Parts: sequence; C-alpha cells; structure tokens
Amino acid sequence: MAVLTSDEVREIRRSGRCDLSNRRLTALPPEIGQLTSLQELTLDGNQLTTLPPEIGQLTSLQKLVLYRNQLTTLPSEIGQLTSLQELWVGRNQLTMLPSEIGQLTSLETLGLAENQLTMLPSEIGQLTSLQKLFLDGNRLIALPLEIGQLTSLRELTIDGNRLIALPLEIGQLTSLQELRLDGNRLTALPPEIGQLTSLYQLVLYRNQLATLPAEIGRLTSLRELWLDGNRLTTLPAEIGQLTNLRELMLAENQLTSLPAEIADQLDNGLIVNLNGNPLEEPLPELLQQDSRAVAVYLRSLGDGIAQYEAKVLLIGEGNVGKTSLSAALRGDAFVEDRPFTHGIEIQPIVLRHPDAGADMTIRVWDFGGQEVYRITHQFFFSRQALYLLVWKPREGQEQNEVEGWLRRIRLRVGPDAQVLIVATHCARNQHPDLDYPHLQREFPHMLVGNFEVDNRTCHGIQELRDAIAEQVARLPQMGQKISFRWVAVRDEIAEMTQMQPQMSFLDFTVLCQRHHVGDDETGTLATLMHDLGQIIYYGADEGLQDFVVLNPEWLTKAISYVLRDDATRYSGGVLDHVRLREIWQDRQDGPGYPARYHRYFLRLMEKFDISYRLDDEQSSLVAQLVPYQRPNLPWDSRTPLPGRLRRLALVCQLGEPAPGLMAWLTVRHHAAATGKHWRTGVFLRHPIPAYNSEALLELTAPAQLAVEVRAPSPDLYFHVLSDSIETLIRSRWVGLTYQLLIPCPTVTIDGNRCPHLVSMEDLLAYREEGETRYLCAKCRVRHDVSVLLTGFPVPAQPMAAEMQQQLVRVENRLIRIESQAADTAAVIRRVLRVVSTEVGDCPNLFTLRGDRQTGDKLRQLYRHHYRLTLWCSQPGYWHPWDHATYQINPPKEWFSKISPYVALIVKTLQLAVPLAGSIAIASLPADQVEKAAAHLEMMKTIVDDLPGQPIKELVDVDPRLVADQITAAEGEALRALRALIFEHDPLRKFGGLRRVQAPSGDFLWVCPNHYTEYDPGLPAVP
Ligand SMILES: Nc1nc2c(ncn2[C@@H]2O[C@H](COP(=O)(O)OP(=O)(O)OP(=O)(O)O)[C@@H](O)[C@H]2O)c(=O)[nH]1
Ligand SMILES: [Mg+2]
Ligand SMILES: [Zn+2]
Ligand SMILES: [Zn+2]
Repeated sequence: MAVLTSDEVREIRRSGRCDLSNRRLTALPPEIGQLTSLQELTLDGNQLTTLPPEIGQLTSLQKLVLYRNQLTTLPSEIGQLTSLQELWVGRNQLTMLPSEIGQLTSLETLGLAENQLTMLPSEIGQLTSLQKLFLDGNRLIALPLEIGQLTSLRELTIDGNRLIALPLEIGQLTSLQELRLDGNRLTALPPEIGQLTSLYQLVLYRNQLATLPAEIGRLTSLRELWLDGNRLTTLPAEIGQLTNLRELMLAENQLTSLPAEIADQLDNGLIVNLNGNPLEEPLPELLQQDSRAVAVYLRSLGDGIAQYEAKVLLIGEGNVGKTSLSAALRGDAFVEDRPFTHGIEIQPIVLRHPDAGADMTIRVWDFGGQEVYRITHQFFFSRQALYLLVWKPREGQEQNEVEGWLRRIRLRVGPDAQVLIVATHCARNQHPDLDYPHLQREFPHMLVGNFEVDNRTCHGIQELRDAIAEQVARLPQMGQKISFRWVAVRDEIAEMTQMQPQMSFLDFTVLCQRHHVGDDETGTLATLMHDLGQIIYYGADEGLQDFVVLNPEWLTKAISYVLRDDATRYSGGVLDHVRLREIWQDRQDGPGYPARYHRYFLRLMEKFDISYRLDDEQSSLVAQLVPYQRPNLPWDSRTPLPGRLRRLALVCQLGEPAPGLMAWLTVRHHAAATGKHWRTGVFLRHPIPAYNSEALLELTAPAQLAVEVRAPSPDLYFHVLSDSIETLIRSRWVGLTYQLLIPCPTVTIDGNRCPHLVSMEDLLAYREEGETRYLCAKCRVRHDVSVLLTGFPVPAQPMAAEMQQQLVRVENRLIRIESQAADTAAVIRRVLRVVSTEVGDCPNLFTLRGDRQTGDKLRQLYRHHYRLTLWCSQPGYWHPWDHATYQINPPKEWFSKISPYVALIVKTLQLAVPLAGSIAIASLPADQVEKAAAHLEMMKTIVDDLPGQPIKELVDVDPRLVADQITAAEGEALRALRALIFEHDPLRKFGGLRRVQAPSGDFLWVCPNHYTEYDPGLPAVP
C-alpha cells in the first residue's frame, strides 16, 4: 500500500491498530480492505472526500476515526462493519447518512458533530446498542420518530441545530442521563420528557421556550437544568419536585417571580441564576441577601394578599406650596402662612384604582424644601415611586430650578423615574411659562404630566388627583401579593414611628411574633424593610445588630445637625466626640436626642460613609466638612516621576456633578488615609507598606475626577481605586453617566501636562488591534499604549520571566520585591473577584490535607479521609482559618469533579504564600506564613495524586492575563465544592469567617481578626 511502508503494514497486522492521522491523505487505496484483522483505524485530520467501498471488508474493525476530513457521504458498505463499536465522523461535510448505518448494531458511540446533516435516516433506530450520540453543529430540523428505539442511549448531544420540536418518542429514552439541546429553536417540550427519569443534566439554553410542561417535575434524578436565554414567563410549580436539583440556570428570561414550591430547594443550597429577568420587588433585593432569604419570602406568600399601595414624593424648593398641596390633595383646608416643613411629613391619601375596582393607599412624603435638608433627603428618593415636582411660577429662574430638581431625581433614581410637574399659585386662565417640550427632550422617559393648580381655591386639584391615580396604578408593585402578616408588621411600625422612632431588635422580634411572623422570617423581613427604605437596620453589624430605626427621618435629621455644625467645620471636619452632647442632646430648636443613642448614631454615620473614627477614638473625621484648601502634598501630577516608580492615571468624566462623591471616597478609603484631605481631593497611601503605592484623587472640575497612582507596580492600587469609584457611582447614583479617560502623559515646557484625554475604550481597542502606539491629537507625541494602560512598556509578559530578567539585572532588590508583592496581590484579587461572582454565598479559598490518623500513607489518601480548611481572604494577608475545617470523605469522583477548581486555587495560593526565604514580601507574621506554606504543601501532595492532568505551570501568571471569567469546568468544580461545604456546615457558619464588602466593591470572606477592620463595633462616646 502506497501510504504505508511494509514495516508499518507488519506492525498493523501485529497490533490490529492503524493510525494515519494528519497525513494529508486525499484518498484511501482499495488495498485498505486487505487489512482484515484491523480493529482500530484512525484517519483523523486528513483530506478524504470519500471512502473506498473496500472499507466494508474490515469486518473486525471496532473503532473508526474519521474526524476532521472532507467527507460528504459515507459508502453504503459501511454497513458491513458489524463489529464497529465507535464511529467518529465529526467535522466533515456529510449532508446525509446511508440507510445501511442501521446495520451497525454493535455501535456504542456515534460522533457526527459539525456536519451538514438536515435529517437522519429512520434506520438510525436500529442502533440499539448505541450509548452516545453526538449531533451538535448540524442543520437538523427534526429528529426521526425512530430515535425512540435507542433505549441504551445515555448521552445525546444535539446543540446548535435547528430543531423546532422534539418527537414524543424521546420519552422512550429512559436510560438517558445527559441531554443537550441548547441553541435550537424549540418553542415547547413534549410532556413525554417527563419519562426521562435517569436524566441528570438537561441543557436547553438559547431556545424559544415560553413554558415548561408540568411533567418536568418527574425528572427526579435531575441535577442540572440549564434554561438561560429562553422566553419563560413562569415556571411550573412541579419544579419543586426536583429534589436533587443543584443548579437551575434561568438568566435572560422573562420571569417576574419564582414558584413558592422551590423554597425547600433554595434552603438546601440550590443555585439559581436569575440575572436579566424582570423580577418583581422585592426579589432582586432578596437575591442580594442570599437564597435562604428568597426561600423565606416565597413561603411567606402562602398567605399573601394583593396590596394596592404606593409612595408619592413631593419635592421642590422651599415655600413653593408642597405642604399646601399635600393638604389640598387630602381635602384639608388651606392655611395662610404655613410654617416651614422640618424634615419629612408622611400622610396617607386614598384614591380609587382606575380599573381594578380597589382603593389604593398612597403615602405622600412631603419634604422640607430648605437647602439644609438636601443631602440627607436624597437618601429617601426611592425607585418605584411617583414624584411630584412642585414649583411656584414667579419672575426669573424657575425653569432652571425645575431642571435642577429633575436632574437630582434622575441622578438618584435613574432615567426612568416617573415625575409629574405641578405649578402652584395658578388661578384659572393663568398659565406659567415653562418650556415643557424642552424638558421632555432633556428627560425623555421621566415626565408623565404637567399640571397647574391653586392650593387656595383648589383649582386643578381634582385633575391632578386623577392623574396621580392613573400613574401610581401603573407602578409595578401595584396589586402585588405580600404576606398579610408582613403587611401587619409594616403597618404597625408605620403607625408608631412618630411616637417611637427606634426599638431594640428584640422588641422588633416580639412585635413580629405578635403578627405571627416567626423567628426564621424576622431577620429577612427586617433586612428587606431596610432595603426598601422603611426602616434602618444593619443586622450583620456587630454594633448595630440590636438597633432598629423605625423612623429613618429621625436619624437623618440627627445626621444633618452634625453636617451643619460650625465648630466641626472650623476644625477641618474633625468632630470631637465630646461635642456630641451639644450637637444632639441640648438642642435649642427642638427636641434633642438622648445620649444613649449617640454611639449608634456615630456608627450609623460610618455605615453611611459620612465619617470615620480617627486613631485616638475620641474624634471622627466628617469628610463633608474638611477644608477647601488643598494641603501640601508629597507629589501631584506635575511632579516628575522618580525613576524607580511607575504611574497610572485616569480621569472619570461624570455626566454631571455627583454631590458627596469626594467625601464618600475619603471615608471609604480611610484605611489608606494620610491626613491629607480637602473638599475636592484626598491623598492616600496603600495600607500595606510593601506595595509602596500612593494615590492622588482630585476633582479637577465639578464633574471631573482625576486619579493618579504612583508605585513600583501601580496596577493593583489603580484598579482597586477605579473599581471603587465605579462601584460607588453605580450604587449611589444610578442615573449618573460617566466615561473613563486616560490623560495624555506628555509634560509641556512649562511643567504642566498635556490636557488631552483619550477614552479608555479607544485605547483598549488599539491594544486589541495590536496597535502599540497612540498619537495624541493635541501635543502630537506618540505614546506607548501599554504604558498608558498598565504602566509597563512591554505588553503582558509572564511574571516569572520578568522577574528572571530583573534578577539578572539586579538593579535594586527593593523594587523587585515591591512590585512582586503588588503584582501578586493583583493576580489574586482578580481571581477571587471572578470566582466570587460565580459563587458569592460561600468562602472559596481553601486547602485540603490528609487526615492525621492516616497521615503516613499519603499516597493513598485521596480515597479516604481529608480535612478541608477554608482561608481568610483579607487582601495581602491570605491565611488558613483552622476553625473552618471540615473532615470529609468524598468519593473519588468528587475529586475529579473539583480538580479544575483545585488547580486554579493551588495556582493562586502559590502566589499568596511566598516561598520560604522571601518572607520580606509577606504581610503576614512569619509564623503564620510558615503555617500557610505547610497547608499549601500538603495540598500539593494531594493534588499530585489526583486523577486528571497534573498542575504544571504554577507560578507564571501575569495579573493582566487573568481571564475575567472562569471556565465552565472551573465553575462546575466550584459549585461542587460549595455543595460539599454546605453539606458539612448546614448552618453556614464557616468557622466564623464572614462576608464583607471592601471599598473596591469586592466581596471577601474574612476571619474575626480581620473582620474588625470592616466593622469596628460601637464607638465609645463620652
Ligand atoms: N395663593 C396661594 N398660596 C399658596 C399656594 N400654595 C401655598 N401657598 C402659600 O405659600 C406658603 C408656602 O406654602 P407651603 O405649602 O408651606 O410650602 P412648602 O413648599 O411646603 O415649603 P417648605 O416646607 O418650606 O418646603 C404658605 O404660606 C401657603 O399658604 C397656592 O397655590 N396659592
Ligand atoms: Mg412644607
Ligand atoms: Zn498630548
Ligand atoms: Zn484573617
């Protein structure tokens, strides 16, 4: 045979195997038929367009691999290969199969992926030994009914075809364990799907399913159900019968709620992904808490009743007639010379629902319009409410005034806030001058009406009332069901707020019990009421967990007294705690606040990012009151960069000024405080000295925030800060648009910087396209794109190589150590960030070691007893936390399942735990480093024994190369780990590890020692 040497032929005869892969063969010689003893023939990766009929003579053939060729058909003689067990014809150009394929009755595996099949012959049904059938990436529109005869089938993969329906006969495949149908055009599933009781994985994402049949509930072996990207609006209650379900993927559907029947599964750790669904309140808030909170809520709906309630907010300048309007809407008499409103007054009115035949209770929030209330009142601008923007037509600037308020609403609530504009003091036939069409253009989705009223004569009031009724009736929560017990709690609290503005959590629990709200529900309800702005309660805070503020306005008023305190302002924002009595207790202008609350208030101010405690614990810094004057700084953007440092700079261009931004940043980053802060800026130093990183944050214009970081390796701190700014904007000002720009680094002759800014997006596009240089349009200097983005001239190089070079050059040992520490931290941060978006409710850093009793037989350990220890993930101080140790005896399969994640963690921990001898870069005390290293070493011993690929390239990770997503295998492994931890720790105590949010927005699991950095408890107040 021409393609084989005689030696090869001899060898083939001897072994029964022939491997001709990747030989560029365009045809097989007919002589192939003479190799009748051949059992295995591999022709992978050639250019075959047909097979000779003689192939049929290879009657001993058990495995035939034709993967990656150009076959358009298979010869009918293929049917003679009756010993064939595996046939792989993936990635060819088959448009049809010969009917003789049905004669391959020994066939167990048939791989036909990525061909151009539009239909299958009915004879396929004769392959009764078939266990695995791969048909992904073809053009199948339908499956033959005979598919139902493949009763040995365990795995069926048909993703990426054009199926619009499944035959009912699919129900006969009762051995099927995995069924993959993603990327088809299915609009419904046949009820017969319920007969697939061996199924454990059902993949249906990216189809057009609008409903699921109730019979899905019979798939009691099912562990994973993937339904992302369909058109589901509801789930059948029967989904609750899938008691083995571990993962329910529902992202990007049209779901507004979940069936109460899945509450138990949620309690047992079912992972539900509901991103991108139009969920009803309060599900989004509850999903932020955790899945058990969702379970509590779903169960509470058992006694739910429809609620017809809404919130209407009256806002506008002082003295324009808001309180008078509120009175007129209620039908109360007009009052001349009304006093100012202090704080907020809440009054109910009842309006008829325009078509539901029910009365709606509307709580009207009347805000005091004086300037001093502005900062604190914006906390109460809630979504899901109707805004009445009240103004008084006079000479002058009203148009600006109205626009200003619309902006303020949009900033806090977002561009889809609903606003009615109401002009007061308008007698009949008197029409104020307001350019409403212009406002409609400026705020396209916000304005729902423009009214003119007179509160004295009640002109226009009835029309306004009707318009309010019509608008609130459209709010999404109108008519929604809520447990009547929960409603009773909420109503009782609303009643008592004027008399009693706060209570202990214990009293809150008692109140709940009175309305039959059980202990299991109380925490969830309290947190939910907090999220919805009805009370203030921080259940996870050591100092505040026992303090419930029933009347939020009572608290914000106390805070505004501090913000208006002249003495604090004169002392540069430093609030001496001794003064608190004066500020809060001994008020001339109204009732004061008893001293016993002062510690709570101070702690709440910290929670609101208004102040932080200074080192002496005797005073706090109120960041909104720091001096305007910028102090002397170690450097600013004009200072030349010392040779051993690199810089990264960024300008965040805001759509409009964000009041309080700098103050909030100052408080959030107080761990990095240097004592240099002013009204429009702050100078920070990273708290870990080894990183030697400094940062200047400054508002260079009211809506322009400049950030510059200087360090041997600035990447870590730069990203921590820019992430923190983005997190802050997204959580505080949903309606604020912003753009990230990179300043041109050219220094002009006069020592200033070139003022040109280039968008980060553009630079990233440059980099993606492989453009290394960027030409500044202003100063005409070319800059290295990579320097602008990363601070380093060379595009991403594996860190080890970079270190090696530096070792050779040994310029300055210190620089090497500093940049290594910070780079390492940057890698770890990115990995953990990505991981925690996959699984947020469970610590995810861990080590495994063999149990001591059998410690001498390390080699066989992985079959028996292990200890799994979770780690504290405090940045820079990663360490094992012995109290979170679980004794586990998982089956072998579990190890192969989690090994992709184990590999990721070992790689990450190798960076976190410095090798012996380079302790200088560790922030942990030496003994702890040793311990951490010992944990890791033991983990590596186990990992080496694991089935699967060994973990090779361990250290060479570059921070800039860490993917922003983990792989599907890593994700699956991570979820398997989570399931095991939950199994061993049903109360989810994690040995005292607690979840906190760092200023950067990252969620971390930290040990009690590190927890105090995030939650220092109540301050001592004189
Ligand atoms: N003629 C006339 N007088 C009005 C009208 N609305 C309010 N007033 C008077 O204007 C004054 C201010 O009205 P308020 O309702 O207290 O104004 P406000 O917006 O609540 O003021 P703040 O609480 O300070 O924000 C009062 O003396 C009212 O009597 C109106 O439509 N026509
Ligand atoms: Mg008022
Ligand atoms: Zn320039
Ligand atoms: Zn710790």
